[in-house]
Amino acid sequence: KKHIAVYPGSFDPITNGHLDIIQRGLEVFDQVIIAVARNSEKKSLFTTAERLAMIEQVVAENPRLKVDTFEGLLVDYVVSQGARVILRGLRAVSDFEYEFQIAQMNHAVHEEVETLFMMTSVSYGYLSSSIVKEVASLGGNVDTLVPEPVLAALREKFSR
Ligand code: COD
Repeated sequence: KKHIAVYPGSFDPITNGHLDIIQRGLEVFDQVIIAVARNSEKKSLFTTAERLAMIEQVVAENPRLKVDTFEGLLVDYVVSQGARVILRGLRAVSDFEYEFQIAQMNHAVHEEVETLFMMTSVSYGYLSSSIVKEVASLGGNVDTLVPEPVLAALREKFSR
């Protein structure tokens, strides 16, 4: 049986922390689906199309990796993909409460869907898309935090 994990997020934009979870996810699951939320509650800097394009540029061609978008309830999307697992990353304790809440909610809606967490790698413990956007908007250097195509996109967004 094929074990498929959906790795959902806003990816606004994708960071090296996300890429680390994707790489590690591929070590554990037969297939990983990176699922970009179309209607996240968060106001995004990049459009869905831009976020998707950046991910497609940075993830290596791999038959076990799929990049997609989803709308509506995450669990419905997960089930539609024949997956049973939602893969999430955990950083500081501050992530826990939010993650706990959505994992419980998702499990309540679709009992067969489990959320599995991977602890962040030490080097990415404080890395988030929000931090990247803030630093980049203020002219700071985010070279070590995001891949090259994202750097270029950030430069473009904030050059005006
Ligand atoms: N190290 C490890 N993990 C990391 C790092 C890092 N440095 N940075 C981010 N991550 C992890 C995050 O913890 C998360 O697991 C994942 O990467 C994606 O992060 P984000 O910030 O891009 O995505 P979120 O958290 O904004 O995504 C939220 C969803 C879009 C998944 C959620 O809102 C959702 O499911 N929406 C659809 C509607 C729905 O079903 N709602 C009910 C459940 S709330």
